Amino acid sequence: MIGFRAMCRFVIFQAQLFIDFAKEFMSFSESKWLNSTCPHDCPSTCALEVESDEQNQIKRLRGRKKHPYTDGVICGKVANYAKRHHHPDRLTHPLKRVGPKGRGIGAFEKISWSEALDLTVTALKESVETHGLESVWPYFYAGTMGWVQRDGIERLRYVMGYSRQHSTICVGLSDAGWLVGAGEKRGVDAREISETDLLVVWGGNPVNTQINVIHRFQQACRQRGTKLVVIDPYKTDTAKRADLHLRLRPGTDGALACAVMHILFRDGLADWAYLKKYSDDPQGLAEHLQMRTPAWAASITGLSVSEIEQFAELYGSNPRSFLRLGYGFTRSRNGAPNMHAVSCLPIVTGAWQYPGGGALYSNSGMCPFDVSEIKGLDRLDPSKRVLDQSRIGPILCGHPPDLQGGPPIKALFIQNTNPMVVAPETDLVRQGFSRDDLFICVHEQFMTETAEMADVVLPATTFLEHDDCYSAGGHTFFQIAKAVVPPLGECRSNHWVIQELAIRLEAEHQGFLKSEWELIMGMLKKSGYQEKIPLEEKSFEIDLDLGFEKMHFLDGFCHEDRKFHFRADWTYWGQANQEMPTFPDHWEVRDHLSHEKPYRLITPPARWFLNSTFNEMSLSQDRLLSPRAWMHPSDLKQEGLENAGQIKVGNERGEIEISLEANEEVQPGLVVIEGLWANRAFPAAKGVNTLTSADVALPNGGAVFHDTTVWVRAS
Ligand SMILES: Nc1nc2c(c(=O)[nH]1)N[C@H]1C(S)=C(S)[C@@H](COP(=O)(O)OP(=O)(O)OC[C@H]3O[C@@H](n4cnc5c(=O)[nH]c(N)nc54)[C@H](O)[C@@H]3O)O[C@H]1N2
Ligand SMILES: Nc1nc2c(c(=O)[nH]1)N[C@H]1C(S)=C(S)[C@@H](COP(=O)(O)OP(=O)(O)OC[C@H]3O[C@@H](n4cnc5c(=O)[nH]c(N)nc54)[C@H](O)[C@@H]3O)O[C@H]1N2
Ligand code: SF4
Ligand SMILES: [Mo]
Repeated sequence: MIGFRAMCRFVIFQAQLFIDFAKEFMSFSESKWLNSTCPHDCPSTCALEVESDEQNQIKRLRGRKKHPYTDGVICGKVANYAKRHHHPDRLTHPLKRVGPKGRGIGAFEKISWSEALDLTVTALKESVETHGLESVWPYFYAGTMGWVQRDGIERLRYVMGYSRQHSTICVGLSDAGWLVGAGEKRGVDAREISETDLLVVWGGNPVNTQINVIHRFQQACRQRGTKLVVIDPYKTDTAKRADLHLRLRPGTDGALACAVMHILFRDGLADWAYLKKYSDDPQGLAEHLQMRTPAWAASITGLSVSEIEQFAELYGSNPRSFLRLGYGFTRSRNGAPNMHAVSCLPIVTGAWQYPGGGALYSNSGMCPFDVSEIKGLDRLDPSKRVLDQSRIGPILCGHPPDLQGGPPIKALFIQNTNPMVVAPETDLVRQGFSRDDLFICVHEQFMTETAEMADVVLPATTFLEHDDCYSAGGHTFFQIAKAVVPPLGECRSNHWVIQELAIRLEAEHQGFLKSEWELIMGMLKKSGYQEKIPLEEKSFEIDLDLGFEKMHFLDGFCHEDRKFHFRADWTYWGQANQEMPTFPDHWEVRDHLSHEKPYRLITPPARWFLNSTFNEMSLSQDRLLSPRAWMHPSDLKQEGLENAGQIKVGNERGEIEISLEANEEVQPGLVVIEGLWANRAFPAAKGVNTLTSADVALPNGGAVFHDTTVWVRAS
């Protein structure tokens, strides 16, 4: 009997296998794989292969195996992109709000595209008639990093003469800190991580934010025993893999860098021949650092003297050392000088001379292309008001210094960003978005918390449905990607919407008359890249690597004197920056700790979100369950919170409620909240950016997301 049952089970199992195989086989025979590029705001800009079937259903996505950088490796978020693309909550029709703001899709009714565009144009015109051109603010960021779909909104802005945007939310501080030393935003080709002896991940968490760095490191580790150092205030998943993790206090990286350089000079580990040839004032730097001792840095960073000595010894004795600089350590009021200080390290050891040596912050400054037609730069009027993106809260609330004597904002047109979640000072952002006299049009893929506040919501295509081109921060490839499938429902690309608005606003520019493909090909031809364009209209790429000599700045750094500048001239961004430290230093301008606010809060990215994108995926919800705050057990004891499941975290800007978890790996005195969760994911519907500040950091603006002091209390 048992034998018979087992046999039946075996037969059924075999039949099932056969059916599965047949299904797979049929789906293979009907489906096709096409090349594409990940559009997200992530340094990896992965080369993708996308499978779709005859019904234009997206089936699978994978990293392109043959791509020299991607090497078949992509993150879990995008490997699952078919789910997001076909998500039941995807917006597929234009909508008009008929109910209260902030109440979800139920407060909207479907309208036609022509009605939606007419409503928007009427509101923009009315705003201009009553309050002038600068009362309209086209607002955007990097939902897609494609140059046409992201930057076309600039063309409309410039042609119309609307208020301009100073894009500060991400790279304001890190860019300034890198540029003041090296002069150009580029660094070592990340493929060289395979050739390094020591990888230093400084203020970044690539396990969460740039998986390819980890892939390269693993290869290097196998091949040559490469060591990993991670510098981060808590034990991230990247730090867990490190040979040495320096758990410093946030905003103290300048002090650590100074002490390391002090040791390098002290112990004869500085390469004087290199320093004399490639830097502006090495003698001055060495003298300045004499007082920046390991003991001095230990008192500022919270690290021990021996940890600092150990790192300096490791760094100094491995000239093939690769510094991978993240953004995290720059999201502080002293973030730019901290970036500058850290970028001085490979100059002192001369690491730049060696394969696998040097530093990479970002390669996105390698742009040999003429983007004037895409951005409409020929129509940029420098006299128009420039508004700080990160200060959208104060701006919408009519804060006079932000309005610079100009009119209030009466109409917002938003593409590619979700400021109700991602911008600092959420209470002010919400107050601004709630204004009855403010018209808001949001072009989105999902009903985000920003879209919920809009009067008109337009459905947007995903990168699989439109053409575009992409540069990368983390590698050297410029990728041009064709759409893989036609748009779902009535979704339309950003470019199409800009064109339709231009027609109705009578905005004239040749850029509005061309397709995405024509704009990209026009740009490549005008920039001397005609011969790189394939005959067939299909996805392709161009490697912009400049060769070893240039990528390592062996022909000099990018200032007039061809030297790296230890003496930072911050006045490039205005005379007001004279107070900033010239030589690398610890600049104590961070948010003040006090008796009332004894903790520092940092709010870095989670693995399962890309900023606030993927909030809508049940995948991310399942993995993380809910937002949570991590604190060291000693702090919980001190606050009497050992048994608290939930706490309140607050400061002068507001208060949030959140689940609490003790975490030994968090530096004492610190609260860590990972991930840009929607406000509604928190018990009191207030998210982390309720607490972060929209203060303008020197020298050129930049959001200070990891520089916030708070109190914590039982909930
Ligand atoms: N999965 C995922 N990937 C992403 C994103 C995402 O949200 N999710 N966001 C994308 C975007 S837009 C960007 S800009 C990048 C950002 O990616 P990263 O460069 O990784 O930068 P951050 O996310 O700001 O912070 C990274 C690390 O910096 C640490 N940190 C914070 N303050 C300090 C400090 O003062 N000193 C030091 N040494 N470390 C500090 C944090 O603890 C965190 O572990 O990632 C991109 N990739
Ligand atoms: N507390 C805290 N706040 C932060 C950060 C942090 O570390 N901590 N990180 C900051 C950083 S580094 C950044 S870059 C910002 C990012 O902030 P955002 O640029 O706002 O990034 P996302 O939250 O991903 O929102 C992008 C939106 O664009 C939409 N989108 C994607 N593709 C398209 C398209 O083709 N067309 C249109 N119309 N829409 C599209 C997506 O659906 C998504 O809702 O957040 C910042 N906010
Ligand atoms: S989000 Fe980043 S790691 Fe993930 S596929 Fe896109 S570029 Fe690659
Ligand atoms: Mo960013």
